[in-house]
Amino acid sequence: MSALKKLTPQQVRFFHEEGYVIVPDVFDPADLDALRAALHAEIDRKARELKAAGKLEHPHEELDFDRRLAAIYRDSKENGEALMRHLEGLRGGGFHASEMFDVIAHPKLLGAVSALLGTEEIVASSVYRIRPKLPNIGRGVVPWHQDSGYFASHCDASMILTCWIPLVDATVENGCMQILPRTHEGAVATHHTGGNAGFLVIKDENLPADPRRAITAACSKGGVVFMTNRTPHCSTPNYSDHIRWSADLRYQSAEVPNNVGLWPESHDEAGNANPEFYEKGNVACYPPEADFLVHSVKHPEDVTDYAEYVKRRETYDRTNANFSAFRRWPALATTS
Ligand SMILES: O=C(O)CCC(=O)C(=O)O
Repeated sequence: MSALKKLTPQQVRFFHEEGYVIVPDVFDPADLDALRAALHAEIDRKARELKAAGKLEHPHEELDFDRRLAAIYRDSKENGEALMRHLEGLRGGGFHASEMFDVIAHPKLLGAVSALLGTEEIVASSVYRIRPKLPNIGRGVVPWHQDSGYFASHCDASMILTCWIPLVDATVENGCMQILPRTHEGAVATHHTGGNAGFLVIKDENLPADPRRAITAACSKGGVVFMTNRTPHCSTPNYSDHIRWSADLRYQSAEVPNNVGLWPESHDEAGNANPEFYEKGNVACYPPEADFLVHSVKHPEDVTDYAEYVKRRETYDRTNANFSAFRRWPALATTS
């Protein structure tokens, strides 16, 4: 990886000072087409399944990747939601095709990740999401939060890098992110549960700066928005006529707590993990999901390949973990 294009010293400095950096040319736009095609194929497969089950009348085969899911959602919110949940990458079977792994482990991306983390020993997290933000539907609007709000508090001071990768040009019109710059050095702000669409939210009065200071993180396909885990960000509605597809991936140094090499053991018939696994063994920043070594100069033989990544994700998916043991936030409704 050392031979690959990294970032300029100016980009790295900007990231550490501002808490984010938008790099327009991490990928060639075409590098992301295999992932787009795989997602589209999955929509097609699921739509046919729903049709065969008598739940979906019109699979909208005539529409392209940037419009099809929106049309299915317009016909039936239930079908649209089912498809989105399936693709988002959440626990319980979320999208983990080889094209997803190829983006996670893409040398061009890892070059930039290595420069920002300052290490070649890189752990990728199963906490990643595919986000189809549909036109004029509130569900995709993500309220103000720091990604640390979703992680265990023992990782608050560690660096977990978010790489936000648009699969279409992300603009103000289609609902790109807003970021509060120079606010990533302090404590994690108080979050509340029960924000829009079930997301965590930081109330305006708890943000580390006036939200009017936010920058608009427009980013074309091929570019990446990099943020720290304590950088407050949100995203706005999609007023365009197409879906704002994006993927957000997370990486950390292998020195930051992680569960690489740990496997949840002896789950019971209900799928509950052995509590000791979470209480004692697994102190990862997000214990319910599998971390995996994605690049290493010291231990290249331990780098996870696609088969191992699938096995790790699926094994963690089969076990229930109670994340509230690691972080709890008050509910919005009861504390206003
Ligand atoms: O994609 C979005 O609209 C929001 C993404 C986000 O909040 C995140 O990646 O943490």
